[in-house]
Amino acid sequence: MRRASIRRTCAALAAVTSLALAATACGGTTKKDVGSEGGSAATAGKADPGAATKKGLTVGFLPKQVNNPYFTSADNGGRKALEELGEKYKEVGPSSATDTSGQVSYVNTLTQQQVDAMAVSAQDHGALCTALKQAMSNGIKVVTYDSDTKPECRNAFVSQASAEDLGRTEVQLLAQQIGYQGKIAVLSAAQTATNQNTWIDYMKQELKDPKYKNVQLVKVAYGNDDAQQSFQQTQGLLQEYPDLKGIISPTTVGIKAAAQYLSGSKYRGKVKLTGLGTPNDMRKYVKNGTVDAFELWDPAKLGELAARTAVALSSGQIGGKEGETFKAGAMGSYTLGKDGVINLGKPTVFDARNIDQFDF
Ligand code: RAM
Repeated sequence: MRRASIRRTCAALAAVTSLALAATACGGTTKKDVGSEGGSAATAGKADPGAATKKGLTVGFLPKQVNNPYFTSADNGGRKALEELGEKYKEVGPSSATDTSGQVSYVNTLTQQQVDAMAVSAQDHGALCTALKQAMSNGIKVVTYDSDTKPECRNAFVSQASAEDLGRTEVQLLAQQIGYQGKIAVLSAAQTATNQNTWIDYMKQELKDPKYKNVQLVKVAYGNDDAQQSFQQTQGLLQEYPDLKGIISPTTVGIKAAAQYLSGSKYRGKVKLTGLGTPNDMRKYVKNGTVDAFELWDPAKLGELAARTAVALSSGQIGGKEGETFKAGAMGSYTLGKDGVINLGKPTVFDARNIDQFDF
């Protein structure tokens, strides 16, 4: 049996049998495809940077949440790149950012559909692992983008920027705005979100610097990337801490809802708000004095890089190991860092001076 057909048979078997049975029956391919030593699940064979780019590959995008404009932009970036390369794009995913079991089912669906690669933004650090490992054992390349899982549960992670930079710069932005003095809070997305939790850890580390000795982080609230819940959580923060000086919301859904609340309240311009938002969502709040500055990367570029990474993996140009380099079309060359992490670049800080130059 040819390797491709072994993979398809195993995918079908995995879809209809228990994972253990499928894993036993497909043991040979499992060992060949998935590295077992620490780090990312890099393929055992050597990558060939000069290998031809395969055509006609199907890449499935599985965002945290399909009706979130941030992911619409990101996944459209992936779609465009795949079309340009002669590949096929599909997107599946839950409508709630807290539907982790829904995300697991979608991973299984993509495996059953025998896609060549999937790009996944994980709602939860560990919950997708078994399903993603099953996908990889069927020869499917797994890229996480935006929000990672454990390194051994995917081949590579396309990160929007250095997580450390993002966490630290958000604190720096807010501290400058409040004159390094007063109570602050974080309005996050889902409590399980890997990306937000990593950034919040770096925020806490940044706050240990003596220059923040008069800044006190009083609460981390969770709006679950739901507009209404995020709005109510902001209202709740101000009720609980009427002397709050600032909020960091490292989520596009959260910062927009927090801005909407502050903008219509007596706190507009008094309680500072920063974090991660899209220029189109935040433009009016920058113009009406609710928000001074916030940051983000270009989500379409993140999606494009995820797609190009998936194709490079499927074509054997990279395997997921540190130090490997590949060409990402007009985006240039990218090198895999520790644990198979690829950084898109530096985020942009948006304020009244530059916000009109951006349309996403
Ligand atoms: C929301 C999501 C996403 C995050 C952005 C900043 O859209 O939580 O994962 O990267 O915000």
